[in-house]
Amino acid sequence: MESKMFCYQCQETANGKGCMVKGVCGKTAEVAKLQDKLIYATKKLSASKVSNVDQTIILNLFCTITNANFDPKILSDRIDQTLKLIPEQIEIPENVGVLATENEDIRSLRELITYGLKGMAAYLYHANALNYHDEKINEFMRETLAKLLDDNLNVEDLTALALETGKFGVDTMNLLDKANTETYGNPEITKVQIGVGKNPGILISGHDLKDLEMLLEQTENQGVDVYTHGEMLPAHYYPYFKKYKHFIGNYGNAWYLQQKEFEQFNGAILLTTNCLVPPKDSYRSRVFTTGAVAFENCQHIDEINGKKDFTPIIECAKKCQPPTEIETGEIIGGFAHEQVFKLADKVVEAVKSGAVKKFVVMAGCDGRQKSREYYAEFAKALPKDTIILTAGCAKYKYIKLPLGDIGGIPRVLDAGQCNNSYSLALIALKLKEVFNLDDVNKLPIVYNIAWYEQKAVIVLLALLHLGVKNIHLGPTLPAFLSPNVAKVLVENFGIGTISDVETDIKNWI
Ligand code: FSO
Ligand code: SF4
Repeated sequence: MESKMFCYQCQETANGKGCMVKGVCGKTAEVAKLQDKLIYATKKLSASKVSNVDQTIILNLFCTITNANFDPKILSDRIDQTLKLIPEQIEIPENVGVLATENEDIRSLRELITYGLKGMAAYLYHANALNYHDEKINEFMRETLAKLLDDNLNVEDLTALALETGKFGVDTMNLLDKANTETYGNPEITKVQIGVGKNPGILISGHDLKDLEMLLEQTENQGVDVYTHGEMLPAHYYPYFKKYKHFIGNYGNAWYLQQKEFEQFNGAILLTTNCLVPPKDSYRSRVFTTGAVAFENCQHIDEINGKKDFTPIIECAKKCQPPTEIETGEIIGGFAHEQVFKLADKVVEAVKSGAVKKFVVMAGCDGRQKSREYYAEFAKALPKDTIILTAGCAKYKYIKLPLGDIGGIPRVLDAGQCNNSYSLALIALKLKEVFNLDDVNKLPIVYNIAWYEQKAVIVLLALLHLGVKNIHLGPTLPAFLSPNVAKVLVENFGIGTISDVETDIKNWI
């Protein structure tokens, strides 16, 4: 059968090989083809060397990330707008997707870099929203996208480019960290309620803190409460948002449970970024999108003159029942770099005394595959003298488990969103300094990272750039790594995957 589409950019790709009829994520073949064309047009725009196109490039890349934009009309419009910016007349060929590159190693490297750039674009978009820009990153992005059309680049050239992408990944996460912490303060230890209040609610999901700020401002004294979902949970850790009394807690878990949890929430829902699962008819009228996210028949809130008017969401929420309580208690988090540095003496003492034997970085993504239960079981099976350092939605597999503490230090330290994996790298570098080591790989740290979509790709490339070796990536290695490219990663960086909990604990801890 001739395939209607081809996409293998995420971990849940069909049969671990590629989605060819419809995306496991719900993306239709029509949307997949439009995204291919949008990426092609964006590369052509980058190659055309026109100036002042960075915002277009960044948003185009972000729109094609897994679980972000499912709307054919918006994607077609973006293709048209992009082509209009290119001085010469461009006809987009029919088949410009992944398989247009025939050599499997060149294809693998081109896609690895493209996905890294998509993740980078997502983080840049958030930094830009807070008025933090970096022309060097923009320039790298434009030049690299143009190089992805250049058939003269060989495997060595593209391997070097992939690693350089990691360097700019570090710079981008640094920029976003600066944007977030200078605007909203440094995350601090915080208890986040997971029960519900009596008012109707608005649930905000995704990663965009500027959207949250505008929503909290506009919902003050309106008789509605605001809750976070999924990757927005760490917003509670920032001092700035604590002044809002109606910002009351976190509802639910990671993205893939949203069809059940959005139903139970009863109120209005705002998706600021991925991960959106195609909404069910039963709650679709309560779902609103903004930024790069969109879905046909869900109301999209546009930014006009730097402002977003969330009135339709507030009006929708006021007509809704309060959320159904699905759990009670609290989550403790806020262990980003500054907070952990404040605890440095305690942590160093715990390592020196032998109370803490190992740190296990379990950052990354959660997902719907049953095999991801591994991560909950792994966390439970870890010896009591280990500490989990986490960031990203992967945390939902174990953050509510009673894993206890070591001398007052919780055994799960949540730094924040997936982009806050940068914090975990800073913590590792700080420990290297404190323990006077010449190599970050000599620290008692094990990396057991779960990936799902393309932001995890830029986080991975960033960690490789920082010299981190022996990362275990699961639950499966990316389908887009050809055997030869995978071999390079294994031989040079010791990248491996996972097996079963018992074996992995025995071998790594
Ligand atoms: Fe998760 Fe989705 Fe943050 Fe991703 S909500 S999976 S890597 O978008 O970005 O961790
Ligand atoms: Fe398939 Fe993932 Fe692509 Fe969706 S994003 S079409 S699930 S590979």
